[in-house]
Amino acid sequence: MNPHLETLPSDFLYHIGYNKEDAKKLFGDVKFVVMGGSSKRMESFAVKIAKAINHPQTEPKDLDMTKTDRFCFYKIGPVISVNHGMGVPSITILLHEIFKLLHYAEAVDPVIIRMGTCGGLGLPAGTLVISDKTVNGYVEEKHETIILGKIVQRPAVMSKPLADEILKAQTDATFITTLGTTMCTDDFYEGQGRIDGACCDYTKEEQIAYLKELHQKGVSNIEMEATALASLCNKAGFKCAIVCVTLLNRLEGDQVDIPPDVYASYQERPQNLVCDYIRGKLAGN
Ligand code: R2B
Ligand code: URA
Repeated sequence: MNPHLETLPSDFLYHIGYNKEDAKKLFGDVKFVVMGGSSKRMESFAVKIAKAINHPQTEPKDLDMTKTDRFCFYKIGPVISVNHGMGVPSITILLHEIFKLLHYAEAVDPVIIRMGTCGGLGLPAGTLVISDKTVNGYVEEKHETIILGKIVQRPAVMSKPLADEILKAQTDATFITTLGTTMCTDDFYEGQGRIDGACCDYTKEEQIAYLKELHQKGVSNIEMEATALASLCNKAGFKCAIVCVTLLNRLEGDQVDIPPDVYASYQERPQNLVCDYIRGKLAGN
């Protein structure tokens, strides 16, 4: 999509540490790029998917292709597992470099999947939400950013067929898995209407009224990357999906204070579903 790239004699993807020449040699077979906020989670996903697809190596050190201290990077056959950090700026940097890597590698129709955590609206903690829609802080299906000093709005549309396909891969009925509208914010505290940040200029009543309004408008969950991912994928022509587990019901509170073992089990849920989906696709289903 960027005509300037053709004029570059070489291209170093600074935050992931690969260059144009590495791309074709190492990444031409990539079919799935799976990303999530934390590097630890993406290491455990690398091991999980390696076992699921019977990859000859299942030890993290044998799958690890990390080149920088910004983003971890694992390759497991046709799957890349990479962390994106927290928030729109971090995932945006990663997406530019991953898209160029896939482009230079001439990877064929790779799919981008984000696995994450979120706050739910009217859903019990532990629910999986597969985004069939993403909205910004104005509850519009758009991503807004500033380019050359001007506000630019881009569509942030998810692939409904892909979301449906991932939903169909779910076999664990011990918790709710649902399609939903995901709201993306630029902050965890005031940006998500919390009253437990370091500062807050609204009342508890105003907070509750706002969260109820979002719920009424059809928002299922709130996180911090969705519209950036959707809009850049729309722009660059990649299909993407987002699978997030709710850590709490925001209509009931702000604090994420679940016990570590419960937190660990919730984190497994998106990973297991994405693993099952990818295994099925690679098996030709
Ligand atoms: C979900 O969780 C993180 C904030 O705690 C953020 O990356 C997100 O989208
Ligand atoms: N991540 C978020 O962005 N918000 C929450 O409430 C929980 C996790």
